[in-house]
Amino acid sequence: MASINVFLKLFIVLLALSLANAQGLKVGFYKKTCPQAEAIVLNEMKRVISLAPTLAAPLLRMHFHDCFVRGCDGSILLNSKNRTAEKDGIPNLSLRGYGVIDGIKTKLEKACPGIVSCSDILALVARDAVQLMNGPTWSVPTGRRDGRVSIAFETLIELPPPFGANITQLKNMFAKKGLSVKDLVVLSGAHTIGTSHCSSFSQRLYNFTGKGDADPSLDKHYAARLKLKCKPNDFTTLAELDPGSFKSFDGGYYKLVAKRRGLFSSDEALLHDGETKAYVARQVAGALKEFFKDFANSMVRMGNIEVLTGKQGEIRKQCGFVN
Ligand code: HEM
Ligand SMILES: *[C@@H]1O[C@H](CO)[C@@H](O)[C@H](O)[C@H]1NC(C)=O
Ligand SMILES: *[C@@H]1O[C@H](CO)[C@@H](O)[C@H](O)[C@H]1NC(C)=O
Ligand SMILES: *[C@@H]1O[C@H](CO)[C@@H](O)[C@H](O)[C@H]1NC(C)=O
Ligand SMILES: CC(=O)N[C@H]1CO[C@H](CO)[C@@H](O)[C@@H]1O
Repeated sequence: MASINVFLKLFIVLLALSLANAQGLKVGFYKKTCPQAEAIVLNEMKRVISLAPTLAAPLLRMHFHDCFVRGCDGSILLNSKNRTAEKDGIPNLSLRGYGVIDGIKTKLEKACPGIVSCSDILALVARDAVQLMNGPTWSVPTGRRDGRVSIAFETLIELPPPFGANITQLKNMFAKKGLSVKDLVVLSGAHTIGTSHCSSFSQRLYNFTGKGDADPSLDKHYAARLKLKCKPNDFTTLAELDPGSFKSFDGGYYKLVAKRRGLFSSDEALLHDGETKAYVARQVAGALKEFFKDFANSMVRMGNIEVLTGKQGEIRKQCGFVN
């Protein structure tokens, strides 16, 4: 009797463990079902980034935008159909690289039809984009499934704005996604690569409080330089986030922020909290190893936001359309 009881308990424990596993993501999820999946993504990313290195940044940003709206479920990739989708929401005005995702999906569908989700592709692409810009790399837990809903106005509610949110509000927006203050300062470090449209920060140059004034917290010399590049109401010109090294994933972002040269108010806000300010200071002192390790950890945490797993959602056949 006693031994049956032990077996029963063991069985229940094992069952519980396997259920817990089915509900979470795991590294190497496609090992049996599509062993070449991660290599296919990396090879395609190597090809694309060697031809167009400036695509690395928007592809990293795409995973962030996906995860903050309805969780990392690939909803950012859906085309507007019955209603305006996230893709056509205002914060995505500036996203690029959808074609890269479609190209990778086509290759994966050829190799293993119906197996690899679009949301996992975004997570793997973000990792590879960072690595190919000489940043850190990490193991990406996979097993996400794709959502069926995408709504433009949700981007305005869920995504932190570059202007008009103070550090408390930014912290709250991250907390709502299960992310910490540390995740906020670490993930903001992604602004070491890429560019921004002038329109995303020009209020700081020309109309900070609505009276035609400049943001006093922006370094004066830097503001003068930005004004040469960005005239009022310019919606097309791009400015580098980390000038001179916008194609290299390094700790340059924190040096800029410390010098009051962060491009967005959300970057500047990191100087208004003890923990985030201390982190910026450590990076200025050269703690690059710490940043790389932290960035990898925070990306995994971001990649866990409200994921669909198991039997939830679907594996989309085409990333722009629900099946
Ligand atoms: C703290 C909240 C954040 C705000 C307010 C913010 C805001 C912005 C804005 C306004 C742009 C410029 C878009 C444009 O005008 O073209 C931008 C660019 C970028 N963001 Fe963020 N961001 C935040 C966090 C993040 C996170 C968490 C990541 C990734 C982990 C990220 C990665 C990027 C990258 C790589 C670019 C450059 C994109 C390109 O070159 O096209 N950002 N961000
Ligand atoms: C379109 O509408 C249908 C029916 O209301 C819904 O099931 C589907 O999720 C919607 N698609 C998108 C992309 O929102
Ligand atoms: C941040 O903004 C909110 C809403 O405008 C305000 O209530 C709060 O006092 C501000 N916090 C800080 C630290 O400025
Ligand atoms: C500055 O902002 C105010 C208030 O938002 C607006 O009425 C005004 O038109 C803006 N001026 C310029 C030059 O954009
Ligand atoms: C509103 C808007 O310009 N949306 C754009 C979002 O991104 C896609 C893909 O680049 C564009 O086709 C949309 O026009």
